[in-house]
Amino acid sequence: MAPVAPRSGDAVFANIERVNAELFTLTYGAIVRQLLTDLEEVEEVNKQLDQMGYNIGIRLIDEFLAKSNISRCVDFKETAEVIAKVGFKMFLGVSASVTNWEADGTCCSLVLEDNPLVDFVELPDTCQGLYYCNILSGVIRGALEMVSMKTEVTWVRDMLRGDDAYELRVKLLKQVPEEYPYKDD
Ligand code: MYR
Repeated sequence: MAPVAPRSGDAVFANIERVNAELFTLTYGAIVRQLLTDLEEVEEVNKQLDQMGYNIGIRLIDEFLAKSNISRCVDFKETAEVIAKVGFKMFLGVSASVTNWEADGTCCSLVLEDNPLVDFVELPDTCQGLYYCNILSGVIRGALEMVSMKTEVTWVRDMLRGDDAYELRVKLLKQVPEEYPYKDD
């Protein structure tokens, strides 16, 4: 029998990470497939994925702030960079580029350099109109709402729909001033 070379700790951890990432990707795929079966209409699935993401986002922000040690951003431009470079990296393992700013600094695009959610995914023709990764738009919307920013997050490019990239448009609708919880008197 050929001797088995011992693997270094790093190699073992890299392998565990890869398996975790694959399990996550496959689990997400199974959720989307189940929603398609249950809800039948792709529009309904899009809404449900966005809502699931929102519910995750409003909880995930605490973990994000605790782990990243990031303090308040000075403006929406900084917030967008933080989402793209720190948030995406932390929860998805990839980062995004921030581009296509509107002149007033309230709307930009996040372009994903890689998208682990779609590994192994091929959409059948019956799924036209599906925003397969719609959970991500909900996560961002939910997380930002918890730090007082009402946003609208929409897909403008999606490679599963034949585009050349994954691009999310994030529009700041309203910045709600945080309320001081005590009365000054
Ligand atoms: C602040 O000004 O309070 C800081 C705001 C930072 C918001 C960061 C939101 C992170 C969202 C992570 C999205 C991950 C998607 C996979």
